[in-house]
Amino acid sequence: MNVVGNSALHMLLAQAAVLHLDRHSILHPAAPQAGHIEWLYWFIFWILLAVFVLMIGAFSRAAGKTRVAVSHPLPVMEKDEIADRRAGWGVGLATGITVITLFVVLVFSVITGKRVEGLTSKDPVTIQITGHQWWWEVTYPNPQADQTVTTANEIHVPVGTPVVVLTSSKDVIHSFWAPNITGKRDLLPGYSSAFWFEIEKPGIYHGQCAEFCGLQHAHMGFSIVAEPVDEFKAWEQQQLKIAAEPSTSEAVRGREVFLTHACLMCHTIRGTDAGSRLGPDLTHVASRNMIAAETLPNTAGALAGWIVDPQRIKPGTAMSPNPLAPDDLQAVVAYLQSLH
Ligand code: HEC
Ligand SMILES: [Cu+2]
Repeated sequence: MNVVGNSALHMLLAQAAVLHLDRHSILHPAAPQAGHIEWLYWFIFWILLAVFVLMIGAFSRAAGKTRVAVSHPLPVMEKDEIADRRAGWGVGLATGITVITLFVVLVFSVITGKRVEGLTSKDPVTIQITGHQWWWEVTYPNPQADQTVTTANEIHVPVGTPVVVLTSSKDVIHSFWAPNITGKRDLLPGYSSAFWFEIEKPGIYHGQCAEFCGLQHAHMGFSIVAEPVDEFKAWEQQQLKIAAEPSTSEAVRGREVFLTHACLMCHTIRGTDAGSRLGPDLTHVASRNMIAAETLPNTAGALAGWIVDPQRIKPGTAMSPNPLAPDDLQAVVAYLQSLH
């Protein structure tokens, strides 16, 4: 390999590591559900590899056998009853083996589906996930309204605990897919369904909408943060609090800007007058790693760019542009960054 090729390969590998591609892979299961799916993947893979090798072998043999010298015309074959019958049997046998193999694959697919479904959850954590064009609303329902956590796109779960996910959609069909965790689940408008998983390994896993749902379908990612139970509980306690009082004059001004502009028509910040749910709950927006469904990092620059012109980042998004004066913009960003 030449120097250029080598460094290109290194760059690709480095990029894969930086992007944490293993966080979005069915080959790195972090939950038994994904483990079953990985098993099925390899089961089918080895069958296909065997079929491939047999096919290439058969083709090579046939090609070697019937080579005819160019200078000679094709020999006229005499009808050979025995050879014909043998060929007939061969084709019949191959067809039979193919049908049986497909049937075995079908049976194991059904068994895998059943294993992934099997609901054996005691004391689960329940999470309601609602698909929106193009973000994920995440709530941890509780009979007591003030004990309900609401967040977006970043789903915290305790490891080693069954998690029941209730799904629905506000607009079109979306599909919830975190390949390290379990299979795809459709989110249907007007119809709620449930599935469960249990994550064994702490980590941050990436997920993606897997059902084409409009222009920004590709910008509809999410992450699952699987953490030890006490860290999860601490996160939950923090999320239950109402928004922190701004502690700097700039943040105080930022809150003022937020509450006197269109923001409050679409967003909730608990503890303030903003109580709309068209967009993500921003009460603890600073606690999230990414914004706009894993599209931008949660930094001051990205927040400012998003707030001024979200249509440039996600054309078609329900959030309208906000041409704020530079000082107002800076203040509102400072306020949002104080909402831990
Ligand atoms: C017309 C409704 C609407 C208005 C007005 C609006 N937003 Fe939004 N906002 C949304 C929607 C919808 C999203 C989710 C977009 C997405 O991720 O695709 C969003 C996302 C955001 C996010 C990212 C949240 C996250 O966790 O991903 C921030 C921050 C935000 N808005 C701040 C503001 C501020 C500040 C204002 C006022 C200057 C404002 N928004 C005005 C609808 C609105
Ligand atoms: Cu979607």
